[in-house]
Amino acid sequence: MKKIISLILFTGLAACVYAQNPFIRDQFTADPTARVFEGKVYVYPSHDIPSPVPHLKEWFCMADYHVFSSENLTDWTDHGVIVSQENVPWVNPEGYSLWAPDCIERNGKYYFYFPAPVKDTLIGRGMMTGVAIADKPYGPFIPQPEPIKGTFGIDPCSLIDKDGQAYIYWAGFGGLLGAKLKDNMTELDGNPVAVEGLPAPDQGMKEGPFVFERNGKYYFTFPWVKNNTTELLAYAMGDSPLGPFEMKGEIMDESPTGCWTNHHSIIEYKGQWYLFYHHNDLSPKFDKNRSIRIDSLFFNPDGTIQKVMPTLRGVGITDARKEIQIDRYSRLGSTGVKIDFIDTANTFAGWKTIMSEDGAYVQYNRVDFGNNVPKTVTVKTSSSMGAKLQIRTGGQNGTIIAEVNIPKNVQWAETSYSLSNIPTGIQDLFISQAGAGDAEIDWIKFQ
Ligand code: FUB
Repeated sequence: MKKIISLILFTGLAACVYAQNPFIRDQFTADPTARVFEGKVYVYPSHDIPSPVPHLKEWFCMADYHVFSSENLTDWTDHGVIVSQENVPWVNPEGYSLWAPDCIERNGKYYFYFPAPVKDTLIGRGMMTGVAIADKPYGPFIPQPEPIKGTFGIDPCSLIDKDGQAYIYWAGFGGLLGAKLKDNMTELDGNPVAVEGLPAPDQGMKEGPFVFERNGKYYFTFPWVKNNTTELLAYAMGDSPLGPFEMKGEIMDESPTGCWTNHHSIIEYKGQWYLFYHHNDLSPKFDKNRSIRIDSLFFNPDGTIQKVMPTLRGVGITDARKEIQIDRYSRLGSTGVKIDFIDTANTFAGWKTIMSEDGAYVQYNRVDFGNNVPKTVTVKTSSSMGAKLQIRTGGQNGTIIAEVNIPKNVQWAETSYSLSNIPTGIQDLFISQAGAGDAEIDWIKFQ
């Protein structure tokens, strides 16, 4: 019966094309744990929803998990629901608290660890870690009938060391904890230990551990309310999976706009390291409906981590022939240009770039024109006065590839213009306003 329910849940498969941050834009997502499986990146996030129950209206609310995958970090596939609160025997089916998960592969099986509130009648109140097991990274996942004994708390994260020993970490009573897992990956092997070397409890709340190994060093990374404001991302390093660790610094500053949580994971993929994290891009007024992001991460020669500055451009290369959302810019002219939602009542409709001054500009990096040269650029715009835009490659003083005379038209319209110079290969685009007027731009694309 359990298997049948899981198979029924395992239905959706939707292709999304989102090149930039946030990279999932048709639903709220948070707490992204990224893993490299079968040559692709799989991301296992929490799935925030506006609460259907009154007592969680102002709090986190999650009823299920999706998994997403990508080969190029630009085109993401939503594999649909993999676990939901109604299909786990020990979980309160009305708890709406499926918090930050993780997934790890061992001997061809995929172990999805997730924290959830136990049914009152079974074990009592509180969150514990459950496991669901699959033969593929995208499921179908079969939830185990009981949570892992001894794992009261939230935010599980797993690690398999080079010698094959598996570990699990979580945020529990007494701080951030770690324990060995038995070979079956579903039971603790011994008592959990409090991880040593981290800031003391009276130095601010910590949660969301993510542990990885690089060049023989173990990195214990975690969100931390260091300055009594919102969570920043910090890390410690050590010589063994359970520590002790030594604090090294910060990976990302607090949110500039007050999103209280951050939660992250770090992977290496095709020779580049990446930080996956979240912010509340699609819900700026309510920070419990979050959205997941990616930016590149770099190490110093001594193994310490360089701080990551959050970007809207994110990672990956954008195909010139697809809609280029220039509002996810690499650089923005300081005056006469701003970004806003297309529809504040439906933020999932995305953003627009608003230009209103001679010299206003936006730069959007890493656009692939390939070798099959385009002849036109199409822009989706609206304008109350009309405006002239210039599109360049090679920066502010680079080559003009198109001049676009936006007609006065307050309705959104798509207009195509011939290219005066034909770009090839990967280019950074520079789009600027020339002269007076105004223009709102949804996207541009080349054909
Ligand atoms: O998503 C719910 C909770 O918020 C997570 O478990 C924490 O890490 C924080 O991101």
